[in-house]
Amino acid sequence: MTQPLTLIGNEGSPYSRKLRAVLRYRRIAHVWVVGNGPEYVAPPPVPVQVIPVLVWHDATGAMREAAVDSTPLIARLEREYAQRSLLPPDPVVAFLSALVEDYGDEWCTKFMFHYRWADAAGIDWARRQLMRQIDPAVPAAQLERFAQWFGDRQIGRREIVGSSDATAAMLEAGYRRLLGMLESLLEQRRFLFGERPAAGDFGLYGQLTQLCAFDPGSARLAEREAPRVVAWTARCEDLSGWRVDDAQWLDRDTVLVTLGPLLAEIGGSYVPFLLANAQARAEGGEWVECAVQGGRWRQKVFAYQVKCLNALRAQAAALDDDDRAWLAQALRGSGCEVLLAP
Ligand SMILES: N[C@@H](CCC(=O)N[C@@H](CS)C(=O)NCC(=O)O)C(=O)O
Repeated sequence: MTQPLTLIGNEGSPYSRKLRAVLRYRRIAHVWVVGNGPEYVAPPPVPVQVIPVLVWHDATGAMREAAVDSTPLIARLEREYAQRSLLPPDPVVAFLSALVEDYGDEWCTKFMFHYRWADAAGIDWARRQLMRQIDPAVPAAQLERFAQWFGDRQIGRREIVGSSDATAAMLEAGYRRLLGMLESLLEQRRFLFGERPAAGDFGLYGQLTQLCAFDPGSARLAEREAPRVVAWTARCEDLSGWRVDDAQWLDRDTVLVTLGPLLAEIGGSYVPFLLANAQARAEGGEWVECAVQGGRWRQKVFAYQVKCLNALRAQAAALDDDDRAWLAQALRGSGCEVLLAP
């Protein structure tokens, strides 16, 4: 019998929630283990100490292999399991889904980090509640030690990922625009690429689990301004019962019309950052600065996001000439078209 996978993560981790929701929707048998919780057993070594960790078992049930990084993990699951795919069959739409997934993972996570660690009410809640979520019975003294250490560490990371007094207004405006766009989209259909979820939906979903339902500042805002998005986020948690068929995917023209504002948002924020980050990295810089939606963005240079840019470019380069030409025309003026340049 095939052994269920083990997913190690926690409720406060957007990427853990993303991957768990994918496993549930795809009906891939798995066991959920809270990292460092009472039930936790260390997995085989992984290259980077992050969650979620996905573990494969041998026929005896012993842990055989562990891997991290939700986007390549989702791609691997697509290769290993056929049912209930997250990849739109049109390669152009699949590219747009990958772009939205990446924007969720790498840019919207900045909204999450900002609301969590930039204001007193958010910090006060998160630094303790994240530990209680790992073990609700944690002794009070241990809880306080964790809260102090973890909160200080995360607040110290704010500037590194771009959350500062100078960027606060940009982050908050970006979050509100995203809520507004998703709220309008949900008046028309149930998921971004049709009547079934794609990888792009789950990229946004992961961050929204925190923004809409954990961090007090961003959650109150979402309740006021985007109640459909709050409900959608809760619904995406477990889509194991969702009925799927291939007719539910939208064609590329329809996707383009309804996702136009979101693509322009991505092209005005995440894409300029990706390019500036890659350039700063190539020049050996430590910090990157660039224009984002009319404001000045500043954060540390990240090697990982150079990989993200290269992966998107490689996916665009793998399209056939007609599809790439269609996409270049479709993305013209959005700011995303530079991803098609070699
Ligand atoms: N690109 C990774 C990101 C994973 C990640 O950054 N996870 C966070 C928790 S949400 C983490 O484990 N950070 C390590 C730390 O805070 O020490 C993915 O998509 O899975």
